[in-house]
Parts: sequence; C-alpha cells; structure tokens
Amino acid sequence: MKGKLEQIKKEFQKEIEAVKSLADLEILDNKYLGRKSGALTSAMKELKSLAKEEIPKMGQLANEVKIFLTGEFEKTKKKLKSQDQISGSFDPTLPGTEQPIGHLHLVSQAIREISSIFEHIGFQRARYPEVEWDYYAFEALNMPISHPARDEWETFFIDQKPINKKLGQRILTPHTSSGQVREMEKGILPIRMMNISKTYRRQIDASHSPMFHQFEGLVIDKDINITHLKGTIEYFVKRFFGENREIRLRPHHFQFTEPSFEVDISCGVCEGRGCKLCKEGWLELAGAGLVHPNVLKAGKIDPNKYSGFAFGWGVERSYLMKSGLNIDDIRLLYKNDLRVINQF
Ligand code: FA5
Repeated sequence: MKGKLEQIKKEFQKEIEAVKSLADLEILDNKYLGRKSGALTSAMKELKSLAKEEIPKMGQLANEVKIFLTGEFEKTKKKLKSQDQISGSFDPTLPGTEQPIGHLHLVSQAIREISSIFEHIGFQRARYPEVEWDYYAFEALNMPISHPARDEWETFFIDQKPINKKLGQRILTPHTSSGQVREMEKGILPIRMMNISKTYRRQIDASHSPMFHQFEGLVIDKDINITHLKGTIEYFVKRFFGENREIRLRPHHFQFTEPSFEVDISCGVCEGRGCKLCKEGWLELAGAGLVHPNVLKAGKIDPNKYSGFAFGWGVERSYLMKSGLNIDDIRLLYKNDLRVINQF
C-alpha cells in the first residue's frame, strides 16, 4: 500500500506540472480525487482490507497524500485564474473609462477675468494678508481708533494680544483697502495695483456672505483726477458686463477717499428703465474716490506731488450681476452643490 500511495503522489506531481488550463485541472482532479474512481479515493477504499495493525499507519500516509494533492490543486487553480485575467480580459481596442474633468469655481473664473481686464491697462496683481493688523485696515486709512466709521465694516477680531501699539489688534481684513498703504510702503512709484483677495465681515443674508472677495484698484501718479477714475471704471464695466451698461458715480463718504463715491451700474434686467430688482434702473456695486492726503502721508508719499484714485468692489456681487446669470442668493456660491456649480 505504501508503494502504491507514493506512486500516486509521484505521477500526480508530474501531471499537474503539465496542466495549462482550468479545464485540464478539473479532469486531473477527477482522475485522482473523483468520488467513484479517483486513483487516491480507490486506494483509500482498499485500506479496509489491510491487516489491522497496518491500517493506522497507512491511513495517516493516505491522508498526507490527500492534503498534498488538495493543496497543489488550489495553488494551481489560483495561478491559472490570475493568468486568465491578465491575458483573457484585457482588450486594448476597447475605449477607456472616461474620467470626469473638474473646472474652476465660478469665483476663480471671475477673478481670472477681472485680472485679465485690468492687466490690459497696466494694473499689476497684488495680494496682501487676510489676517491683518488694525493699523492697515483702519488707522492708516484715516480712521483713528474711536472713529464711528469703523463700525460699517463689522469686523472679526482675533483673540490675541497686540504685539505693538502702532499695529494694534489683529483682525480678519474686512476690505482689500488694507492693501493700499502696504503697497505704498514698497516705495515704488507710480502705482497701478490690482489687489484681489478674501475679505471677512460679520454679515450673512441673500446679498452678504461672511467671507467674500473684493478687488481693489489703486493708482498713484502725478496729476491723477476724477476723469481717470471714471474712465477706468467705465472701461472695466463695459468689458465685464457688456457695452450696453452705463455707470454712475453717486456722492458718498469714506474716510480714506476725498471726494468719495458709490459706483452704480445700469441694471442688466431692465436696461436702466426700472424693475423689481433695481427699483430705479441702477445697482450699487462698489466704493471709490480720490485717495485722501492723510492716506498718502501714511504711505510716505508727498500729497503735494502725487495724487491717486482707488476703488473696491465685491467679486461675487459683480459676478451675480453679469447679464444672463439668474442667481438670487450669494450664499449659493459657497454651498458646494454641484448642481449649481456645474452650470458655470
Ligand atoms: C469698502 O469695502 C471700501 N473699502 C471700498 C472702497 C475702496 C472705497 C477704495 C473707496 C476706495 P463697501 O463696504 O461698500 O466699501 O464694500 C464694497 C463692495 O463689497 C460692496 O459694494 C459689495 O459689492 C461688496 N460687499 C460688501 N460686503 C459684502 C458681503 N458681506 N458679502 C458680499 N459682498 C460684499
């Protein structure tokens, strides 16, 4: 019996090495382990007819051969299956799986468009800190600590002790005007700055977001006057909103410009005739004015030699007012709802 079992194992090893397919493997499985006439199954049936003292020893050997055969079958099966997958299922002529391609958020698209429009008339992009000192956001802009105009910016304050008296408290910048004196401090004249960045205020409703973007133009040169300001704004409005849109400068008050204006554009819905959205045909979009002499002085520029203009706009509001966009809630831009975002 011992010789028979060893012979079965030897022949099996030779045969399994030659197996090339799962179908051949199944035939071999039947040949050796088949229930009715498998070579090993039949040998095991013969154990009963051995001498009593031989049975345990031969039984153990038969079991070892069975475990060996079963293990080899499993190993070969796995190997053949993975070969099948590699060679069988890969068809290089089939079209690949198309991956979805993302796109820029509409606010990023707006920022690119705005930058490019101003680049054409010589403005250079700048970006100043969003976590800013009180000094640059207010004090240097002609708003001393107790001035009530500061309230208009509904500022977020950082819970941190001031590091020196001049810079004051740390805040999240409420407007891009905080870049004005920083730009002047570089000491390079003339200035044509386009500062676009995130700004923060404690406000939230359909037309206010606590985080929003502003773009701030600042021009400092010799003999700058209101016609330069008006021409620049008009150029931007026609490029960004369309040739048919008009602008209006309405007298206003900002501490850091004199004179100051609010900039209105003619409504894109009724084309200036008056409707539900605009009431009288005009929409307010920005603040602007000629740079106050005290701000020039804070930036170490002589107001007797130089003058300048500045304007600050909301990026989101401007984008929402572009003709053809029907978004009536600014907060939709930041809800990350792909059904909205993917339309732009
Ligand atoms: C200012 O922030 C001035 N710094 C603008 C300025 C710059 C005046 C330079 C003179 C010279 P105002 O607070 O009006 O002004 O904001 C300007 C624009 O930012 C608004 O017209 C609006 O378009 C946008 N804006 C203001 N608050 C929000 C808000 N919470 N959410 C979205 N947009 C806002």
